[in-house]
Amino acid sequence: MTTQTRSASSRKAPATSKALQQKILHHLHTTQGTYPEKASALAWWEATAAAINEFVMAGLTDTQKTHSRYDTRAVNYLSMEFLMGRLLSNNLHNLHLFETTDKALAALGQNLTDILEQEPDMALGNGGLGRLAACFLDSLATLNYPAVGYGIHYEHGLFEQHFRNGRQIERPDDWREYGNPWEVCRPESVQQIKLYGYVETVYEDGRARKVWHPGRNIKAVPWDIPVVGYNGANVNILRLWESRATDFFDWDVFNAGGYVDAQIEQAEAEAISKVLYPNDETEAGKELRLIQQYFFSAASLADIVRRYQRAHGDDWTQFPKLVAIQLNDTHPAVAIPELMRILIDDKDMDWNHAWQLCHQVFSYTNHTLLPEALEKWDLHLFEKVLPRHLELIYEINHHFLTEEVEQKWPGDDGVKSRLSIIEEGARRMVRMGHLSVIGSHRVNGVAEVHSELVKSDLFPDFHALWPHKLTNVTNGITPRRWLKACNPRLAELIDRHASKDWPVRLDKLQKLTDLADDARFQNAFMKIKHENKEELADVIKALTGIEVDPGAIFDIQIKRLHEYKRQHLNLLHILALYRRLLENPDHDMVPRVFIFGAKAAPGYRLAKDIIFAINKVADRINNDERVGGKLKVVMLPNYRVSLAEKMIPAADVSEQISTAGKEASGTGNMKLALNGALTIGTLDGANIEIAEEAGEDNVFIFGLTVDEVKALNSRGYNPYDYYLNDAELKAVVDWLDTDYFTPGQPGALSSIKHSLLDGGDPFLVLADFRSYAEAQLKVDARYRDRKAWARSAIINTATMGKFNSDRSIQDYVDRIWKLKPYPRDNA
Ligand code: BZD
Repeated sequence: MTTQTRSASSRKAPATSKALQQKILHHLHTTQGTYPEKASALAWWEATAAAINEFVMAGLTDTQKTHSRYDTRAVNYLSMEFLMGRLLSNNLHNLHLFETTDKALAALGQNLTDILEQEPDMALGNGGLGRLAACFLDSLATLNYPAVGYGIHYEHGLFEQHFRNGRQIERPDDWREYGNPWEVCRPESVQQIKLYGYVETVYEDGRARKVWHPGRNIKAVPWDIPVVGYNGANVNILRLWESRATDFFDWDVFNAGGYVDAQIEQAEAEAISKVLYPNDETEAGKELRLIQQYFFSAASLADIVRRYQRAHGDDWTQFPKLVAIQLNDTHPAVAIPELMRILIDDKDMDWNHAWQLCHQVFSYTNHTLLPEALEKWDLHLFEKVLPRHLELIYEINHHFLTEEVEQKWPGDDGVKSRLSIIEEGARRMVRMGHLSVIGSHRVNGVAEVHSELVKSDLFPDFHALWPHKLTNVTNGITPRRWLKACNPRLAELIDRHASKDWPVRLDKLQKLTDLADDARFQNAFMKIKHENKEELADVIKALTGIEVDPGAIFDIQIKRLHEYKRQHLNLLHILALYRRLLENPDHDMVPRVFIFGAKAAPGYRLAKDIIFAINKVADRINNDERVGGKLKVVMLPNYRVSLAEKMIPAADVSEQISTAGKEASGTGNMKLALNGALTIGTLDGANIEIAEEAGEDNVFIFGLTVDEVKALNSRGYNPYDYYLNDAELKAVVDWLDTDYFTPGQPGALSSIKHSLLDGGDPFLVLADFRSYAEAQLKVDARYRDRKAWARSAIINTATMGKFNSDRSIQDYVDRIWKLKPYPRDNA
């Protein structure tokens, strides 16, 4: 680490602005075929990206050479989602070319900020899980660890969100419509993926062998996206698989007039990587989803095995020494039986040897405890799509139950049925979580409290069986994107007052705590916050037409819309404030702007109703002169990475208000606190660790704890106990049942009231309401004391060092992957 750090702070830009100017012009002429007077903003973006790509590709080549020269151990990060966002700004920062490019473009009469806006977000993910994968790639490259990200080259990423009359509507995301300058197709590494069919048992030399006769063959085409480490460190690869119809085109069918049939086959093959599933928690159990999972897992494993055999042929002794495979949730869990299939069926290895290798290479990260998100596949569906894999799963299960479980709990059928990969019942199911735990040597949760709950509530029997398998790695975020790039003013202030290498040594922000009471520093810090709020106010005006006052508290809740995240708790509190203002126009409160960003899964009715409610309440409040400018509500459309980058630097308050025990970790909480927002939150996920780092005085904790939630639920929770005993709460819940916010449409918002009362309020919104409202009063009081607020904000920024994703990656390396860094030659 220290050598990396030293080279870190001494790194210079690899080009002058003059040289870069030439390169950009060169690409404008020779790759875009245009010239400055005529070029569109998009052409300037393409030309700039092409110029920067020269450095990216040189780094990539050197890194690849280094990895092959030293035959390095690498981690292969398998994830259905990588929420990369935009790449140009990130690559410029990581290569130390941002200022240089700014200057070069200015000399050409162009504005870098405007050009960066041309880039579509690479939104190949739903939310936290996908963004975590993207931050981890940044950290792996920065720390010079050999790593490959493997995923799916979706044609359409997460849908674009629009509002029509306050309701969410979805439009396809066409991120690659005009090409993507960052990716390179690698036809030489195409794989053939097989599906369906049947399994035959063949007897040879007195031995039974299984032969899978697949019913379909699909081509997996790899697209490589270079991932540039900070400081011009290594450039790793994100390899995304695109599905295509195989070349084994049925010419007979075609020539016999089966043109349409041939086309259908092509369309079916291409459907696999056509679109990202937009559900971030519930599993639909759809055949296409299972095929997506197998498609990318199998292509990635074939690629990993090919790379290994290129260097080691049939000598498998080195395999577990060189290969680590991380399963990002259970989505790629089918990689476990797939590796068994390759080793046993294709490479002729015996069961025990194959299982030993398998078990040593795999590890699995759990991201949720929500029962509806734990993947299970209908056994018959699984058998239809992957008949050989189901047999292998049976065999894995048999070995596990008769050897490991029987030894620990002899004769205990109860524990066997609880631990079995196969869930018995009216419909037999394949439990992907169990498969992942059994097939991995390490399993981790993503924050301390979450990992404890994984042990105690989700997998208690597995924990008893293998006490060392379950561990924790608290999530993190890359400070390059989430501070340096998105908040340049604050980054520059930190450069001047802490050490310059904070982007790789985020713990060094701690130095700022010494300045937390320094009036000049406080003023400088709060001035930056104010400027960031002015910029966000412009964005809000441009996107919604709503005018907000940067002098008000900017209170931000940004995350997927989900009942457990409780955007509706926030909404009820907004209604309470509104009501107080209507009852007493002189009601004393610091003006506040509540700002939301959230997409709802297209089929999640209540989540969409909550978006509608926020929009309707916003309409009414923003146009009500009686609130005297003290209250505004904004729901920004199409929340995504690039919008988060504009919102986070401008937040005063960070809303992290999930029901305790439900949010595995959260990562937006870390980004907001790092940028100087004060958290109002429950003791859930990483909020607990944020409070530990920042100190309880600098966060506003409210609500039931995990244990209190459990106790209340087992006593029997009745939301009416709260509703009937709190007049203000009752009034705001009832308000949703009128047509006050939806004139002429009474009942348009009543699904929310219904879920909170007769629906049983599964996420304890009413139970936590009063405690939340009281915590909000403390937020208000603290804000009035400008010095106290500035102090807390500074301490938040200063103490978030732990949440650097470099630290998370180092934890994975130490506890699970056991990698060594290999800085590239020629760096
Ligand atoms: O993963 C999230 C958790 O909800 C967060 O608490 C946590 O911080 C992050 C990162 O660990 N989970 C997801 O984002 N999950 C999904 O997006 C998802 C996607 C498809 C299917 C199931 C879940």
